[in-house]
Amino acid sequence: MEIIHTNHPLVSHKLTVLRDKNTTPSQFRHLVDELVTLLAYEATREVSVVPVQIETPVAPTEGLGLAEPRPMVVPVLRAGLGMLEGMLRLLPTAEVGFLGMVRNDETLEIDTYAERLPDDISGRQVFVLDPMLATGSTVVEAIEYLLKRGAKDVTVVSILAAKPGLETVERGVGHRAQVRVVVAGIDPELNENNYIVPGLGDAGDRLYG
Ligand code: HSX
Ligand code: HSX
Repeated sequence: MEIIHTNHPLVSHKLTVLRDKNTTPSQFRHLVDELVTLLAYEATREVSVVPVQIETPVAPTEGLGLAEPRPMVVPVLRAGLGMLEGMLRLLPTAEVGFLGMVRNDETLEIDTYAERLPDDISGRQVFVLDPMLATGSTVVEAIEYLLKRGAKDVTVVSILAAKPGLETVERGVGHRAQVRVVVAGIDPELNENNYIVPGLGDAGDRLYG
């Protein structure tokens, strides 16, 4: 498993504004959209391509096309929905599937209350979108589920992760080479309610609350 922590100054700046409690829901949605597009550049570094022949107005040449089967983008409801448009801006031909997951705050068990994926995802490169990686349980569950269904590899695109959550992901699925996590920021800890500290609050509420 590979963890990519983007340290681009523009990403850090946008994350700082996102964290600010005075940022309005409309500004928050806009910033999430911009951030995911910047993260998508990093997240798609290993996307499968094939050589293609094309003709420019001047001469024939060889270039690269996206390989089949098409990549798949999977937002985790509900907060992951706020990242969908930004990701599709870079991967407009991707197929979209949905996972609805909620963490039971006492047991930390994940309940998958919705699942809308194509029947056959074998051999697909999957990009999971969830802005927050707190305890890491949601992401571990999503990765294991998608790999069990036959995904070729899984890249999680997250805006903010907690260090202990990343360690949980590492323990859970770290042995798998086909897993990647791309984040804009890593915070040191979780509080007693499993909120990332200093964090940015509840991403779902700040997007849609
Ligand atoms: C809450 O956020 C619960 O722990 C759930 O796991 C999660 C629900 O996410 P969303 O539907 O707001 O994205 O803290
Ligand atoms: C948040 O809770 C996110 O959007 C995720 O869906 C979830 C992350 O929690 P965890 O499973 O990493 O603790 O609202």
